[in-house]
Amino acid sequence: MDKSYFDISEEIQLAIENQKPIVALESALISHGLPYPENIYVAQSSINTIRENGSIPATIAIINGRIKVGLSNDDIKTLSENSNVEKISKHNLANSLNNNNHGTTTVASTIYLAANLGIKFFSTGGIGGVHLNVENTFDISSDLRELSKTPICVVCSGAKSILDLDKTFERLETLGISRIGFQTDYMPGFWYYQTNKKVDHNYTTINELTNYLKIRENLKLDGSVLLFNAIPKDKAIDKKLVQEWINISIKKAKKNLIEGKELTPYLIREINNLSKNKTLEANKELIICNATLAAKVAANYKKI
Ligand code: PSU
Ligand code: MN
Repeated sequence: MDKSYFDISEEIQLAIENQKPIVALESALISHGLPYPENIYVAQSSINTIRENGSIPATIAIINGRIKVGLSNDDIKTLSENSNVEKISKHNLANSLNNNNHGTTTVASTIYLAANLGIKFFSTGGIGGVHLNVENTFDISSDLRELSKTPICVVCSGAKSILDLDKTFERLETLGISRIGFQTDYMPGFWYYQTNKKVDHNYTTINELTNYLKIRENLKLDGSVLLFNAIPKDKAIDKKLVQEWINISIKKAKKNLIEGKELTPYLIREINNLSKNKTLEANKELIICNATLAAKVAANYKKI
């Protein structure tokens, strides 16, 4: 990849050269997933916990048309306060560089960029997937396509609850994406503790998990590993309650003709209002827990 489009922090550049453990983080969460000022809190807490657990954080975003790897506090502030920052996936990545824009990267574009730099771990809240009502809209996140092509370990709490999680789970298998639980037998439901979809394997220790990741790397398997980390039980929201809020919000989105890349952020905002910030609290918790686990696994992977 042409490095002339990148501004990589010195710390991360050195870490790449010296094969130190690095965890990449997306930035679409900051501008489109969480409201201000919680977005700043989550972005910085994720960075802090990655450091505290032995790895180097690499948050990725587009700043003035440059791909920035390793955001400063000022960058995070800019992206979190500015309401017209564009959500950048694969299809609009080159355009945002050409237009000198600020942009925040989704799972799809972040793992694409991170893996090309040699980064092996990534952490987020929930991946995108197959939307409800897909038979009419064909709305399937390009996260899935990218996960099928990118060798990286993605720590997440499943796919976002607003999606069709059954169809998303099936599609993951079709695409050769491994669905691995960390101390869970079932794919988590993001804001709720678990779905009824059984994972390919449940690893209960980081050492066993690391061995597995090494085998995958040696086999040169091309897709990602989704490492599912459920929200702590005492912070999880009741599944039925979540589904009620989703139904109400989807009806409202249809009425207001919200679609395409606006749909995910719109639903998250609406459900947050309906839940009186309960989903926001859950979201904050799980993102930070996932960053912590990713840092531990990345650090262990480099040791063995
Ligand atoms: N997880 C969240 N909130 C988000 C996202 C993930 O808790 O906003 C973002 C991620 O960046 C993910 C994107 O890649 O939503 C998927 O959007 P779409 O469905 O438009 O592909
Ligand atoms: Mn979409």
